Amino acid sequence: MELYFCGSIRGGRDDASLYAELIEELSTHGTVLTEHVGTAEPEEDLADGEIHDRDVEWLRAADAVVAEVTTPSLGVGYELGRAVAAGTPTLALYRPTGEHELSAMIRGAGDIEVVEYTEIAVAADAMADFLS
Ligand code: 6IA
Repeated sequence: MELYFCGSIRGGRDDASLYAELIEELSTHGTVLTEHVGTAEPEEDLADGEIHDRDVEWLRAADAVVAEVTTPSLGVGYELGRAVAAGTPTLALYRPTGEHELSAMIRGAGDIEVVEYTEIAVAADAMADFLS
């Protein structure tokens, strides 16, 4: 199974270490195409157009998409929209910290499964249920 993980990059890297933990958990279920989202500095020598086209290609190839949506990110919202349009099963993991309220366009999207969590074990169970 090929899995696409989304997490904020230019939207802010406060949750980068959490993304790494979620990606590690996700990789027990299949191949995570976007492991770089969890690395401390996802700097690459690619132009923005190359990043976009490569990521959209991976998104098209993915059997399922899992996004951590607590830190708002234009890129993650765009990826979720494309995944929904393509009919790819999509899970959004959200921590209700009070800092950022989740967009109605994500919480209100019937095609996106939204799970709130505070402990990583809850997110891990949600990913396992979603992928089973
Ligand atoms: O708008 P954002 O940058 O927060 O969008 C983050 C989302 O877009 C992630 O889920 C990634 O899949 C994708 N994305 C955005 N930028 C990159 C990137 N390099 N490499 C891979 N995927 C990306 C940007 C590096 C930059 C800091 C120079």
